[in-house]
Amino acid sequence: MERSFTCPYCGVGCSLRIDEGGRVRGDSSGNGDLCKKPLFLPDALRKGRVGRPLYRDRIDEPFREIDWDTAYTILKEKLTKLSPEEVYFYLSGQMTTEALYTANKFAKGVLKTPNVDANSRLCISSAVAAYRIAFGSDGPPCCGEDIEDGEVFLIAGANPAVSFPVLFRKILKRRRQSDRVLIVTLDPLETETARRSDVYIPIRAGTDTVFFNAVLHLLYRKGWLDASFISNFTEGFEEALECAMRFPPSEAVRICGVREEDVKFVAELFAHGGKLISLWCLGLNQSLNGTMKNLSLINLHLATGRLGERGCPLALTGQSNSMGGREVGYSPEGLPGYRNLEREEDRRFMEEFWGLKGIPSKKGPTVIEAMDLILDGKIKLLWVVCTNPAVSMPHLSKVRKALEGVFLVVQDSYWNDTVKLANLILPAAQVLERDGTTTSLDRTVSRSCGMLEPYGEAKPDWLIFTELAQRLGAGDAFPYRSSEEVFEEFRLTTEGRPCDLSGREGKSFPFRWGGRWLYPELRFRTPSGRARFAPAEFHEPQEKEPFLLLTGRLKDQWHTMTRTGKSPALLRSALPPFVLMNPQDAEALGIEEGNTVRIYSERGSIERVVRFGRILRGHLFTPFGYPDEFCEPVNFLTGDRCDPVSGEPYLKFTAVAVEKKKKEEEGRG
Ligand SMILES: Nc1nc2c(c(=O)[nH]1)N[C@H]1C(S)=C(S)[C@@H](COP(=O)(O)OP(=O)(O)OC[C@H]3O[C@@H](n4cnc5c(=O)[nH]c(N)nc54)[C@H](O)[C@@H]3O)O[C@H]1N2
Ligand SMILES: Nc1nc2c(c(=O)[nH]1)N[C@H]1C(S)=C(S)[C@@H](COP(=O)(O)OP(=O)(O)OC[C@H]3O[C@@H](n4cnc5c(=O)[nH]c(N)nc54)[C@H](O)[C@@H]3O)O[C@H]1N2
Ligand code: SF4
Ligand SMILES: [Mo]
Repeated sequence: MERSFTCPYCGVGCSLRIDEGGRVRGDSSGNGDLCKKPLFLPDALRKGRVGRPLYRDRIDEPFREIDWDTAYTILKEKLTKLSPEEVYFYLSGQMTTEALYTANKFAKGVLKTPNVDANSRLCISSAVAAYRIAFGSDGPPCCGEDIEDGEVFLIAGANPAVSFPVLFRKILKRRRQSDRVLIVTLDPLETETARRSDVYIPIRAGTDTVFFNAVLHLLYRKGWLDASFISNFTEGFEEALECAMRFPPSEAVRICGVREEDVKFVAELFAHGGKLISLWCLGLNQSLNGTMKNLSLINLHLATGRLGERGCPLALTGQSNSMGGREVGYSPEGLPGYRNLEREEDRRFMEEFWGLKGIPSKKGPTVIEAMDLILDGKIKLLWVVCTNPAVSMPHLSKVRKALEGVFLVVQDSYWNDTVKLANLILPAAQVLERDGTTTSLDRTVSRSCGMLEPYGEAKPDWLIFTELAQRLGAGDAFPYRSSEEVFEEFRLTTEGRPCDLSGREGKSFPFRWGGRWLYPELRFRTPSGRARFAPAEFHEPQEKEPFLLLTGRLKDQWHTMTRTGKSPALLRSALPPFVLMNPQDAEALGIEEGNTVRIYSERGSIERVVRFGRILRGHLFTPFGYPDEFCEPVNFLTGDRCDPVSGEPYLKFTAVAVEKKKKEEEGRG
């Protein structure tokens, strides 16, 4: 019998199946569509896998094979000796909800440490912070249906043609249906999305807050605000406007490098256009100014009443289950059901519900802060699950030093660059080998079936945490025999919460929590029930000249390439590792297409082959996911300063210098 599973890659969450010939297909129970990446999943299922638990006391020793019992004994010995502050869990938005729920319960309930974070810190945390400020809660206010009747799609700092292909196809399909539909893209790089848009506005990296403030400024000056929406459903408008008044369109011209007409055009869309959906992702989130970029855009929706029938701000969630992770509370302050451990009633509820006393009452450090605490000797054991920080975290020379210095437990399916630095490796079963639930970027919860035996001795992540908790004497709180039992328990924690999954039967997948719109009555989850405007302050990005190196994605590759990198067909467009450059900038430096260049930041240098591209002058672009196998990862250049509100690092752009590699060096290299 064919069984369906949810694509393990992006947050669109396409429903897939494997046909008799072993090929991956779109599943007609969903919309039947899919992109290229999952087609090659079968190729990668058994290549480069970690098949057994492996251990070494010190990382200059070879690994030795151990059995699971020994692995659990080692962990038990370590964990009972360490204090809660000395242990840290780094989780991932690609784990199943069941895996995340057990990991978080194990950390906060059994070990009583708040030291939990996830790769979503690098990804969506600025959008989460902005949703919380503006609407009083996390959660995208609208959903996929709003794309089906949207009329204006404002895409800022996202490249969905590459990153969310099936969602972008839905937008293109919508455009074919109606000539009122308009796609507008703001990006320093003329991406595939930009090329397929009706209007492309090139904007200098880091400056979106100024652009959106200028739009608000103009809306006010022209009298194009929705005064009744503002007075009935929002608060804080005056302060936001006061801030926007410092950014007339001429400031956007000066700072963002756009034209005044561009500001006016976007203002007109908000004032007079059809249903307006704004979509954004990392171009806004991964910035020292990321939360403000988000809020300055949400301000425009509030100022023109564009919620519900008339539009929606929709932050795109990148990973397959970063939404599920947020529901489960996989952050330093999170508890299940969008609860916060610093809130007494939330903490008490979970202690009672779990039957585990002593949940910490103070949030832990973020994963970025944790790296410093490791280097200071304050965190002694780091447990990494389903993410590859040795490639994907910023400031890699520092991160790798931390990974080498800590007792490192890595729970992964593949031999990636983080696994190579581990003391203890726990082989994880992956998609198709385990059951599990995920939540897509529009709050749709679906369930994947395991249909293959796990590779080697790999186990599902939820089972690893369950078995260890049982050995640590917490068996009563971890009685699970299946992932369904875990999900059933999690569901109950969400009753009456914003992300309420409790009313549904576990069998009725897929289903969406929160209904079509989270706030249909325009009552928000803020104390006053009103949506909040925020003064979106702009602090100039501190790194600038001579080039800004942007980082981002490739259509055929997924992050650090542990699966998509196993397919020659998917690798072709990625190799050799390249940097995109504006031909005029190249000419000024005597660089030709195909030359190898060395790119320097204050933290290190990397080598790439130059490709010419349509990118704003002064900007470069390179994909971020190349592992050591192909070249030095770009994150040796990026810095780890963070947005002050969200704690998200500014991975999107770094000040660099570029130098053509000399001939004799090329010969040697
Ligand atoms: N094929 C593929 N798809 C993926 C992924 C993948 O690895 N591969 N990863 C998934 C994940 S986890 C995520 S989070 C999403 C990310 O999805 P996206 O955010 O769409 O992807 P990126 O390419 O990282 O960045 C998007 C764009 O931001 C632009 N940008 C950079 N700085 C700025 C700025 O200051 N302002 C503006 N306006 N634009 C800027 C870049 O030029 C780039 O084109 O993709 C998901 N989908
Ligand atoms: N410069 C720069 N850096 C970035 C970004 C950027 O745009 N620019 N983007 C950031 C963003 S948005 C993200 S989301 C991160 C992504 O970065 P990572 O999280 O490091 O990316 P992946 O390569 O997806 O890592 C997932 C790992 O999980 C393993 N895995 C797969 N399935 C399972 C499973 O079921 N269980 C377990 N235990 N393991 C499994 C895979 O083998 C892989 O090693 O990178 C961030 N880093
Ligand atoms: S669009 Fe996203 S979820 Fe759908 S098949 Fe492609 S990677 Fe998978
Ligand atoms: Mo992400």
